[in-house]
Amino acid sequence: MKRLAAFTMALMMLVPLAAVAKDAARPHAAALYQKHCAECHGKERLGGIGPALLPGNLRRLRKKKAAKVIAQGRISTQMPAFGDKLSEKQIAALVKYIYTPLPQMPVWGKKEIEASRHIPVDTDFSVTRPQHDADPLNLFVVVESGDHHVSILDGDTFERLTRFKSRYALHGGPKFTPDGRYVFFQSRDGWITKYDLYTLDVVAEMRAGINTRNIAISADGSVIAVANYLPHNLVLLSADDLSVIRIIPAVSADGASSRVAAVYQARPRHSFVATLKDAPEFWEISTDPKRKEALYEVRRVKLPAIVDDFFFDQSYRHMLGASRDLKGAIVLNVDTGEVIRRLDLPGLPHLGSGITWKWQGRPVMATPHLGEGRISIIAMDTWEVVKTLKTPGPGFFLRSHENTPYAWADVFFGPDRDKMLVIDKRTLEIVKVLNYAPGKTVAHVEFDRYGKYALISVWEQDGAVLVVDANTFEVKKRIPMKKPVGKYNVFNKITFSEGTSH
Ligand code: DHE
Repeated sequence: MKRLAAFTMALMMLVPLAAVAKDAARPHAAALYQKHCAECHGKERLGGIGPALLPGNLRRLRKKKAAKVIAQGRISTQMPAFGDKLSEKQIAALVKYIYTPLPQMPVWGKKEIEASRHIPVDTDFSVTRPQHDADPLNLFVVVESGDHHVSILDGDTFERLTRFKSRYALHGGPKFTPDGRYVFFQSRDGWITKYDLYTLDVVAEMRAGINTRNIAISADGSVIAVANYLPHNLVLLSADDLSVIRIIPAVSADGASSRVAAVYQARPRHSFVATLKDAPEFWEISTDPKRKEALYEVRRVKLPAIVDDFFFDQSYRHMLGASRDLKGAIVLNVDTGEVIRRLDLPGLPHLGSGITWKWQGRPVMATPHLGEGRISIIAMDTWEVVKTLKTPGPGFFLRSHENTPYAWADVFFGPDRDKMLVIDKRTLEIVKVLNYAPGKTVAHVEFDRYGKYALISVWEQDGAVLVVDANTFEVKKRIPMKKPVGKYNVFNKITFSEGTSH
């Protein structure tokens, strides 16, 4: 049944005859698009200086909001207002048009990827030390989605070292080279940006896909893997100059074309791991230079259901996979390919936000749930749920640090989204409910390298990052930011701190 659904979906993307017919019935919308939008968003709607205007890329933008953006423009971007040029009807036709699938899967292969490569500044290999005074391992990278910028903060003084324009709609955790010098960002439109934290320069950019899910970096920092929704593939790039190493079509063992749900690095295994979004399959791709014969080959494991999101124990021998279809999660022994356990969990666990710590001598992981005001704490030795915490609403992110007894969780959805919950990792109880910005969304915490300060986003257009003392919970500093989304500390990322996402 599932296979049939995946096949049907793939077919729909390849031959949406209905879409072609509808297009023919609305020639004016296509003409309006070419006249007013194509210059910035691309003739084929694949994006240009503006984002791609395709249903998959626009999934998070409501049609009503899209109409408003066309009429009024977008502040802090180059998107102008068309309200005085286009009638309401014409705007509505344009909205309908951009939410219509393309008549066929767009081509975005090696040629297109390489042609998009842009080297704004040559990497200066003579530079071997940071060209600033901050501790390079205690920097914070802050993604500001309000006006598509990135700020680099000194993690000791909390001064901003620089702020630069990013690609449109960065998403997911940026990935760092093991020495912490370079960071790679990924936009939902498939742009990969390599940034030098020593010289504070963008050193390379290219577009690896049209709708990209996330990226991972290999254990030795030499390869970037890009998981794409569109086209259906996984792209491997050289982390050095972003040139293409290999494009792996995302086709399941039984021939179904699929989106890639996500890719992560499994450091101790010297591999990338991925799951497919439209087929019940887990992939492991070796990046071990010692295993030359198997380098970049895909090892496939058939799963009982599609896995949307996943998490590993510290040894990377077990994968906990969340599945919408099973209404819970499975535990896969990655070595044998056997499913050793099924867990009933409320809502869909948001495993990408999972964190781990030791509780009563046992390794546990905690995860929020999409659509459910619950946090599950799961013992990873027996894969049992040892505690379910009720929260005032569903949360998105969890964070902690080795040097603090607390884990911090947001309440991203609902009327209590201004609250921040503090969980005692020893008792597994919520011991504090903080409210730093009443009425505003407060979310996503990241610690400095010492676990002394927690940085919290006030997730608003004219928002801020709050620097909070992790012991006294007092706000030490408020740094104004444009809708700060994620914050990432170099040290915590490159040491794979158990309190942060990997
Ligand atoms: Fe995310 C990480 C999936 C919507 C902000 N999000 C991730 C990751 C995945 C994921 C798989 C891990 C990638 C990684 O770090 O390598 N996100 C999804 C979804 O499926 C979902 C629910 C729907 C979608 O549209 O894709 C979704 N995510 C959002 C948002 O709406 C958020 C809140 C705002 C935004 O900017 O899009 C959002 N996601 C984030 C952030 C991270 C993230 C900030 C990195 C968290 C971290 O600390 O590492």
